[in-house]
Parts: sequence; structure tokens; C-alpha cells
Amino acid sequence: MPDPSFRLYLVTDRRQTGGRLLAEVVEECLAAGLRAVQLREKDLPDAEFLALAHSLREVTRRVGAGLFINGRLDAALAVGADGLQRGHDAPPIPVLRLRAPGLIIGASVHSVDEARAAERDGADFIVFGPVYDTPSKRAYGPPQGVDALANVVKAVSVRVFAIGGITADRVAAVRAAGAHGVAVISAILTAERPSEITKKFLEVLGSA
Ligand code: TZP
Repeated sequence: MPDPSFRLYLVTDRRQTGGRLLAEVVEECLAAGLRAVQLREKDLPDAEFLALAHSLREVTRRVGAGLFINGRLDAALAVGADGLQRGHDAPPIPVLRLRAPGLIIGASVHSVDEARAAERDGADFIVFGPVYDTPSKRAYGPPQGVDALANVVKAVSVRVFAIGGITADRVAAVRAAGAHGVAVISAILTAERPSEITKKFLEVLGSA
């Protein structure tokens, strides 16, 4: 099972692929070196979500990359995902652990307090944001900035991934704030050539 040492975490949004099939775009990014994908798609009904999860499991398994499922524990177990990304509305981490002892658990947090609580509860890594303004707009709250990211990094010892408006040009700033890596939607999925942007990210993250 891949551990959370990857530095680039692609988060899906099938509406941002410009009409291309999500699994195809993800496959292209995996071929470029991507090692971890989170299937998010919160609005997708269970049956379609499961079908997509199966196809992402297939393409990630082929290259030994990690597949994480946002929120839906049943789907994560059904497709043999590597991990679960937990949002606020999910059961507490200790409950998830009991139900799925083998899964890596990432926690999505928006403050130092939430980060501390997630670490105390046993999260394997943390995703903090939105750090910058994001093209997917304000649904995630106001941008919190790199200083807030640095405060979260200082408050916990688990790995922290920065999310929200992350581009390859911003990687240096979030790494300087102590982020282990970055979680990205639009900068990769909306790119004309997602594989090239993936390579660029991996290069600036030092994991090419
Ligand atoms: N959580 C905080 S910001 C965000 C999520 C899911 C969206 C990130 O998308 P993008 O396009 O990489 O800014």
C-alpha cells in the first residue's frame, strides 16, 4: 500500500476536464508520474461514483499509484482503495479506523484547531486550505493564505498538503511554509496537456 509520502495529490472534478473522460485524463497524469489520486465527485450518485471508482482503481493499480476516496467509506472498501479522504461530515477518524483498519486516512481541515484534532484522532495526513483563491470559487471559504498554512504545519507533526488555487508557480511558497505537498484540481484538470502540468508539478516538488 502506498504511504502518504507522495507530494502531488490530484483531486478529481469531472466537470473540469473540458469534456474529456475523467479516467482518461487521470491515466495520462499517472503516465506522467502522478502517484496519488483522490476521487471526489460529491454530487455523483452512488452507482456512478462506484463505476468511476472502479475505473480509477484499475488505472492506478496498473502503475502502483494510490487511490483515495473522498467521504464514501463503502465505495473505498468496495473497490479496494488505498485510502479515504475525510471531510467534516464523515464519522470520526477512530470510527473509520475500526471499520476500515487498512485504509490510509487523510483529513481535510480548515484551521489549526481542526488540524490538531485530526492528528489527535490519528489522521495519517492533513489537507489544509483553501490557501489561495480558487477557480472553483468561494464554496470553500475565503483563502487562508500561506501564513495560516505555516501555522497549521507548526501545530502538527503529520504531513500537510496545501490545497486551493495551487499552481506550479506557487509550490515554492507553500513548501517554504512547510507543506509536504500539494493537492490540486483545476491547474491540472483544465490544462490543455494535463500530463505536462503534472510533470511540471513533480519537477518543482522535487519528485520527478
Ligand atoms: N478544498 C479546499 S479548496 C478546494 C478544495 C476541494 C478546491 C481546490 O481546487 P483548485 O482548482 O486546485 O483550486
